[in-house]
Parts: sequence; C-alpha cells; structure tokens
Amino acid sequence: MTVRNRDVAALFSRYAELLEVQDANPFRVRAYRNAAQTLEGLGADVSRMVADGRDLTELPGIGKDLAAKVREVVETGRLGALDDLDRSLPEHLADLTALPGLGPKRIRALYQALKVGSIDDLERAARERRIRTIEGFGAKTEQKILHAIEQHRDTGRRTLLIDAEHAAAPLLDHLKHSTGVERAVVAGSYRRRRETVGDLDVLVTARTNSDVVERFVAYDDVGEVVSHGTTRSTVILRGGLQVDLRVVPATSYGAALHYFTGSKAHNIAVRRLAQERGLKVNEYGVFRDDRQVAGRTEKSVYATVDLPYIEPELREDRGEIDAAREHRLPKLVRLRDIRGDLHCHSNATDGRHSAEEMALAARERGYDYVAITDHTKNVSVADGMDAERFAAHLDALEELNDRLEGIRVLKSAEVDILGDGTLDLPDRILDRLDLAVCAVHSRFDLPRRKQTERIIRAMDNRHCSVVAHPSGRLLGRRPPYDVDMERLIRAAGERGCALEVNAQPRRLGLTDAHVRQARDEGVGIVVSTDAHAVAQLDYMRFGVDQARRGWLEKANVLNTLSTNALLRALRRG
Ligand code: DGT
Ligand code: CA
Ligand code: CA
Repeated sequence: MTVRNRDVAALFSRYAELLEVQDANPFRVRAYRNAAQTLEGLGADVSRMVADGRDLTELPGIGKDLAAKVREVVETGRLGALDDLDRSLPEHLADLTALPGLGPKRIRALYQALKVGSIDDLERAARERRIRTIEGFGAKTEQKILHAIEQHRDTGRRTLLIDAEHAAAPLLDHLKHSTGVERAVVAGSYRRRRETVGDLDVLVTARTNSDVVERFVAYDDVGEVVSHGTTRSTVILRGGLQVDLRVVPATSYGAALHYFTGSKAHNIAVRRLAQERGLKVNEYGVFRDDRQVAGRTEKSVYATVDLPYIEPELREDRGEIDAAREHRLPKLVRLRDIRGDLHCHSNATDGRHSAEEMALAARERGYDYVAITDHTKNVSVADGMDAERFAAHLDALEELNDRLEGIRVLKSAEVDILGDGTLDLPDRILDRLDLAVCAVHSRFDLPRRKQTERIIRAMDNRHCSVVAHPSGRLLGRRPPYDVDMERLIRAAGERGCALEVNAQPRRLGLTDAHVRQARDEGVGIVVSTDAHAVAQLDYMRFGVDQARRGWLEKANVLNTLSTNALLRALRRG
C-alpha cells in the first residue's frame, strides 16, 4: 500500500508527543507538529513527490532533516527515530498525554517515581493511593486522575470527524460502483456532525440483486470482517475504524436514514409520538397496522408525527422536538453565510504562507474580509512578535490592504493572554488593530478560579474583541484547561466580547453545549479557522457544523456580517 500524507503526518505527530514526554526542546517538538500540519494540508501527494525525485525542502517548514525523514517513511513505511524512542520508553506512556490535567512534566514525574508507564498503571497507582506520595501531587490530584481516566475510557476510542471523512469518502465511492446501488450515504453521529464518531454507519439503497455487501467486505482498506449477511455487514478498517453497512430498498430510504442518523434518544422521542398516534416506526418505514404509510423520505417520517423536518445536527433530544412542535426551530447558519475568516496566521510568525497568499486564498473563497492574526512575543515557540516587530508588520498589512482589490485585510493579532490576564501588546499597538483576538497559550495548569479570572481580566480590556479557542483543548491530545466556562460566557456577554468557535477539527472549542449557552446569553460568536496554511481555510465548515450543533442562526454569528457591520459589532464601549 502506498503511504499517504496523513500516515506520515500521524507518525510525526506521535513522535512530537513522545519528544514532549521526554522533555525535548520545545522548538523541536513544534517542528514535527508543524511538519505534520503541512503534510495534512498539502494538496500534492508526498509519495508521488518522492517518486518524482522532487525536493521536499521546498515545502514550508520542511528542512533537510525532516525531508529525509519524510522520504524514509514513504520508502519504508516506518520512522526509525520513532521506533528508537518507542523502544526506550514504555509502550503506552504517550497514551497518558490524552488524559485531562496530565502534562508532559507530570507524566515524567509519575514515570520516574512510580514507574507508571500506561493508563492501567496509573489507575492502579491512584487506587492504591501511591500518587499522593510524590512531591507536588496530593490526594485531590489522585481523585482528579481517576476521574480523568474514567472520562478517557468513555471517549478515548473515538475518531475525529475529519479522519472519519477521509475514511468515508473513498469507501462511498467504492460502494457506488457496485451493481444495483442507488444511494450510499453515511448516517449516525457522522451525519449529525459530532466532533468525533464512534463508528461509521453507512446506508445504501439498492435493488435486490446488488453485489454491494460483497464489494463492501472486499474493500481494499478492510482489516477485519466482523459480520457478513445479505443486507448488513460490519467491518473494521485497517486504521481501526468500525463501519456498519445496512442495505434497504428505496421505499425505506427516509425511514432508514432517520433511524440510523439517530441519535438514539431522538429516535426514541419520535417513536413515542408515533405510538401516541397508533403508528409504528422502524428502519423500514412508518406503519399503521401492517401497511406502510411513510418512509421514502425523512420529511415523510416527521410528517406522520406532525413535525417539520429537523436538521441532523439538532437531533440530540435537547429540546428540538418541542421546538419543532412549536415552530421555533432555529434556522441554522450555513457555510455560505460566512463572509470572512477572523483568525489565521501568516509566515510573519508560524503560518506557512504570506499574508498576501492568505488574503488571495480568502478572496478565492468568496470572502469579503480576512483577519491576519499572528502571534505575540510571549508565544516564543511560534516566533511571536514584540511591539516593534508588530508595528512594522501592521505597516506591511496596511500596504497590502491598499494594494489588494476585492478583499479587506483586517489588521489583527492573536494576542497572548499573559498569566495575570494582561495582554501581550502595548495599547499603542492594540489601538492600531481592527480587532484583537485574544487567547491563552501558557499556564494551562492554573486552578479553576484563577484561570477563569485571568481570562475575564483579559476581557475587561476594551481592546479584547474576541476570545479565541476559549477552552484550550486539543481533541484526543490535550484536555481543556480547568475553567468555569459558564462564568466566562456570562462575562463575555456582560462585556460585549465575542467568543470564537475554532474550526480546527482537533480544537472545535467551544463545545456544542457551550455554543448554545452563549447563544442563550446573547454572546456574539465568530467562527474562524485558525488556519496556518492556505488549505486550512477550508476547515471553516467544521466550525459551522459545531455552530449548527449549538443551534446558531446566521444572526448569532458575527462573521456573517458585512465588513462595516462587523467592525461596528466588534467595537466595544
Ligand atoms: P457513535 O457511533 O457512538 O458516534 O454514535 P451513533 O449515534 O452513530 O451511534 P451508533 O453507531 O451506535 O448507532 C447509529 C444510529 O442507529 C443511532 O444514532 C441511532 C440508531 N440506533 C442504534 N441503536 C438503537 C436503538 O437501540 N434504538 C434506536 N431507536 N435507535 C438505535
Ligand atoms: Ca456511529
Ligand atoms: Ca454503528
């Protein structure tokens, strides 16, 4: 099998993780993370580039050493340096980095003091009350660790939505080439656009003579066939993702789509309404006695229980049924409503492309504006700029803005929120910005109250237009920092400060529930990609998905506004 860009990226990411646990130079860790990002966002196929003898150091962020490592992975499928590091550390040590509240430093301390090398070891040590014997750890930490392990066991085996998409697209394409197949779609949490999925639920409509199940189990990327019937089958792909396939006739399509989209709680609520009307709902249709009365479309299923169509993102049994009955379902924001991106990086700091390339790419996507938000000094691993460099950078953005037609370049910065809640740029620079996007990049370990007050203090600054990725989490990698999000949301509302839904598929902070709370508190939301390369501007749709899961309408999202209205809305005081 040929090595794909994301296979190389995955090895680099894991290597970065292990380096971090080893207390390696943070710049080195960052270099591997950046290279992984470059590879993930690359239009070209890196295996092809190697085969064609292309010079990989032309790629942004890839120097000689990294280029050699990319070649090694393409040619051998392995990364020797990672294998070496893996051998020198306990096999499951890096798993610990996924636990909320456990940074590399603590992992090292646990390993050195107690030989904790896996989540199981850690759990045992906590239950036997040995963790409190280490300096700097207490009984409270021990409890927190047990809680974190519990949480991790619930969510740890889930797949990021973007990874699920990468697996689903070629599979659907493969299935559509079967004889007798009419439609092939993914239902389940994937269609509800949850940030992670447990498995893929593929639904196919086909004629009775179709060979689709045979083709499904024979798919190139299948690692294991779990079950194989005539209208259903389950397989596990090589990457570990499970896929359930169901085949139904076209007359059942809507009912099956509804059933397999879920959520289970939503289905149960709909079924209850049906029962009250003497109807039976299952994956084959809606039935009165034994006669099918609906089920070709989802709309027909909802109509039998006197409801309008409900968008998949809302189907979580969080009030959508009542809202539908009372005709107050939100008219959800759509990707095409978005008129600009308010968080992206250029090569002035840790982005891949110049501000001009980012602006042109934003224009190509039909946007009216793009904010270039490079890092400030305190974020030294991202080459953050001090006041002096920033002043020159803003001059350059002004010049760029004068020169470019058809896109407004907004002068901005991703201003670091320092440990005490002050902002990492002086007022004379902040005054020059069209908007300041403020975020936490350090001291993730502050206790809850301190962390919360630190961010509220930043919001007290009238320059703070938006708080970016307000939870700091990286799905599957870094837990959110401990912060009272309800209080932050209220504070943002009181101060007229906006909150960001970060569209990076690994961040997606705020969570859907917090988005919804922000909406209820009247807080303005911006959906931004945090792009570090042109291709990542396309992550916008993941942010919009999250916004939709939080019940947002166009009017709740500030970057659906025209340039002037946006700037007015962001101005405070
Ligand atoms: P996941 O895979 O954990 O991310 O979440 P889902 O929602 O995709 O769950 P999954 O794959 O177990 O099942 C897919 C859908 O099938 C689910 O959303 C609703 C439906 N379903 C599964 N089991 C039941 C059930 O026992 N009753 C009902 N009414 N529906 C079910
Ligand atoms: Ca599923
Ligand atoms: Ca399933």
